[in-house]
Amino acid sequence: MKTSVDRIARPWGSRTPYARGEAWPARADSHLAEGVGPESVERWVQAASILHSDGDAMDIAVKDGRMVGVRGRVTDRVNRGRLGPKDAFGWQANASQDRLTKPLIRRDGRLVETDWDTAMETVAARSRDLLQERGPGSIGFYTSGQLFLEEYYTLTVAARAGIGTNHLDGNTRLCTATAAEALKESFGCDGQPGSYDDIDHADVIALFGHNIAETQPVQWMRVLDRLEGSDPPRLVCVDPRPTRVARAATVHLAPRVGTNVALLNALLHEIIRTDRIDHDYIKAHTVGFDELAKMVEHCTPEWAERICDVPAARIMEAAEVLGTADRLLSTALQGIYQSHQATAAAVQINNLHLLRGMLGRPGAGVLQMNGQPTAQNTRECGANGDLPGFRNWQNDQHVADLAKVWNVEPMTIPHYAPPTHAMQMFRYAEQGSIRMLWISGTNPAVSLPELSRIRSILSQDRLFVVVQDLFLTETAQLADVVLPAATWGEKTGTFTNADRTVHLSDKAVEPPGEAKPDLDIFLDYAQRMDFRDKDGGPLISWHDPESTFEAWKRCSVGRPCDYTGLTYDKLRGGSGIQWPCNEQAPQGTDRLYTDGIAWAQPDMCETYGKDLVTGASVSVVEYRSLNPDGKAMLKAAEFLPPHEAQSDGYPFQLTTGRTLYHFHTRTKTGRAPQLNAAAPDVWVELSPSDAETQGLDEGDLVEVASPRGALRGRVRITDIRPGLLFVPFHYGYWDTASGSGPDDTTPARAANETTITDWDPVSKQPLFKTAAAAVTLVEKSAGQPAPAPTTTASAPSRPSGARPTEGGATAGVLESTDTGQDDTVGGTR
Ligand SMILES: Nc1nc2c(c(=O)[nH]1)N[C@H]1C(S)=C(S)[C@@H](COP(=O)(O)OP(=O)(O)OC[C@H]3O[C@@H](n4cnc5c(=O)[nH]c(N)nc54)[C@H](O)[C@@H]3O)O[C@H]1N2
Ligand SMILES: Nc1nc2c(c(=O)[nH]1)N[C@H]1C(S)=C(S)[C@@H](COP(=O)(O)OP(=O)(O)OC[C@H]3O[C@@H](n4cnc5c(=O)[nH]c(N)nc54)[C@H](O)[C@@H]3O)O[C@H]1N2
Ligand SMILES: [Mo]
Repeated sequence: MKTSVDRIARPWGSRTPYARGEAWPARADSHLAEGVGPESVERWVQAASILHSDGDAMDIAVKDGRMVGVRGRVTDRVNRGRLGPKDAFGWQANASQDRLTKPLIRRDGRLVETDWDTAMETVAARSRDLLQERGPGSIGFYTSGQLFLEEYYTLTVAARAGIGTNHLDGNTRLCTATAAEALKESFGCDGQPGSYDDIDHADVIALFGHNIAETQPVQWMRVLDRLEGSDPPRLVCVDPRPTRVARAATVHLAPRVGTNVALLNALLHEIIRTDRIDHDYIKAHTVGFDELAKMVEHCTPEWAERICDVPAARIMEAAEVLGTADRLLSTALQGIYQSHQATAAAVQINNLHLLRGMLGRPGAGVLQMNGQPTAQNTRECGANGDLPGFRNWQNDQHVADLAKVWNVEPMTIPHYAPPTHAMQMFRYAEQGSIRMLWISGTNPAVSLPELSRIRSILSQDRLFVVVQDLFLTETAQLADVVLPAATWGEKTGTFTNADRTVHLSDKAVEPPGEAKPDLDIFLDYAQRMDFRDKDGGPLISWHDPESTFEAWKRCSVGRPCDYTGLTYDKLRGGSGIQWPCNEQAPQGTDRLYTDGIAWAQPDMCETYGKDLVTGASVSVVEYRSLNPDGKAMLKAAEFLPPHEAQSDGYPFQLTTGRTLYHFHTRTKTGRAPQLNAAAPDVWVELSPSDAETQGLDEGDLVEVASPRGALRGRVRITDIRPGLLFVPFHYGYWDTASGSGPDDTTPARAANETTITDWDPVSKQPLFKTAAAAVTLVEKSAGQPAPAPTTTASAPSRPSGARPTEGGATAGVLESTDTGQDDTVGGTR
């Protein structure tokens, strides 16, 4: 059966119901450019999506050397052929007319075109000068969760062993630093315990601050298919907004933002009080139960009701569902991670699973989610605040082992302090100790908090800024050198999704103009800098994606993220494969911790942990006495109120986040016509009762102000919790669709004009989800509705004059349950 579905109007497509314990049925979704039939496609090239952390496997259709469409890969374990709206339409951005095609360099205050040699020699010369004058600590690298594994690994070796700087972090700090930290705190090591297959087996699925319907839409299709099959799961949703998840939930808790720890402590309190805990599991596999039980003893549902503003009865209902689950799958994402007690909250979700013995069995798993497509690799490769292969910077053995892999002296690798986190790097740049910042694959002039501050840091004369991107973004406009990068579909590499599935993404077409793969740029830099190992040989001896992958495998030997059983060939043709993949597990590993806790032994663990309130590091001596046998750690945390309280001047809470149709700062989705049209501009969500007291209606133009700054957008009245405003953070000042920038009179529309420079003390992840704000009317609507989708959490709470979101003729995705796919795929190597 083949049907064409408007996937802007019906983002999750048709249902393929299945029963608990069955395999999710395959279905091939495809979308080809107008006027292109499947028979005219010349080649299908294997890839996977990089517009979220799901890793939806897909093939790129190529005709006349151009991308003309995509189809889902039915053989893949992750998506079984399905595509989400961004997967189906986002690829069109690659061919945008305004791609960067030549390097740019700042001359007399203006960015002008130059050649690669001049650009790279300028970057290398500045690096050499700084190394000589100010030492390695004057150079920082701020990278991404969207490049490929090979690129991060090369950058890490260049930065840590070549330059010798401790200042290397990713925008993963804004994204999944808390996921990593929570896993380290509970299990001693990063590594996702669960698997997406757990959706097939769970009888309860709990989503904490995770709008999976909009942010991993293909896994939401899977949940929807289970809900329509026999023996459907019960859903628990913790989110202050009326997401599609909330609407489908058995129990929806909509807490005041910034109160997750109170709510979770109350849930744990109830589960312990009703003795719905697995005593044998706790005894065999954990330490810390008594402290946890004591900490949550006073956390009754009535106590939490006062803090979270959620009825106690509702909390008890949720505890009952969680406590009676036979197979519980929980997920957590930014509603948990981007707040002041991020790690403390995320760890309580791990605790829930440890108390109930819900780990390592089909359907019983935790997904401390990633957001970005390749964030897992940033972490594994050490391009964020960890050493490669989840090595412990405080463990001299681990550092020595890494030094051996790189053939350098251990002292070459900075490990005198924890690697510098991104927020601290920007602080150092502000204060003047960092003098060169190389930004790759991220747009901090839109995505970091408190944008006026970020702009002023990046604009300083004394700071040399290199930006490596596809477009002249808000950030690139502030650079001294801009390097044009090739991206997905134009380069080959591997990456790993949120459930440890490694995919290969092959090159399908040539990059535009002189744009180059990030790998080639980093390799060129390493060569110009002439980085050497301790015997005088080249520090970086690899030269292309596959040889880099082989080098990375040597670094991953015997580590939790062991890639030694994988090759490019093995990843071509079939499904992605979950690490660890090695001699013991040649087909990969679906779940971690099937047989107890594996990586928390003091000699093996990635960290000795931190205090959940202050973030202070635990010493090795303390760790050995707390957890001598390497069990899971039940870590308790007391609730602390959010840092910024509402006040007379700022009476609302403000939270920010995503919509289904856009990805981050929209450099790609803003250039895909169907996606752009579905949500073309910023809006402000508020509740019907707040609208009434403020005298606001759908479409009114308002200003949202915080102590840091203000933005303007049109009102959408939704069933969001009263007292809370929501603004999507996708809209910077550069209009991707019209190609126009702001003039002095254009009012700001970026959510991050208002957000605060503040972070979770443990994971150092910034707080995008809680601020205090005021809302004031600028101009009544003249019948113009907010440019917000009606299909998502931003659906109007009542008939409002907003037109239903539709894609029309160009938004058709062909859904085919006849899945005999022609598997001939070939890359351009
Ligand atoms: N369409 C789309 N998909 C994406 C992305 C995208 O930009 N667009 N980005 C990808 C990336 S990098 C990421 S990190 C993920 C993010 O994926 P999600 O975390 O699912 O997305 P967000 O919208 O940031 O936040 C999720 C929810 O947190 C809720 N929330 C806010 N404050 C609180 C709170 O205090 N407590 C609780 N419990 N909930 C709260 C919000 O109402 C929101 O619905 O999405 C990935 N997928
Ligand atoms: N207020 C608020 N702010 C937030 C969040 C929030 O919820 N609220 N969420 C935070 C989170 S979770 C995240 S992940 C960040 C995301 O924030 P950013 O990473 O800044 O957002 P992107 O738009 O994805 O930026 C990626 C950049 O890399 C470029 N790019 C894409 N592919 C390639 C490539 O192959 N090579 C190179 N060199 N460049 C490439 C794109 O054109 C784009 O400019 O935002 C954070 N900021
Ligand atoms: Mo993210």
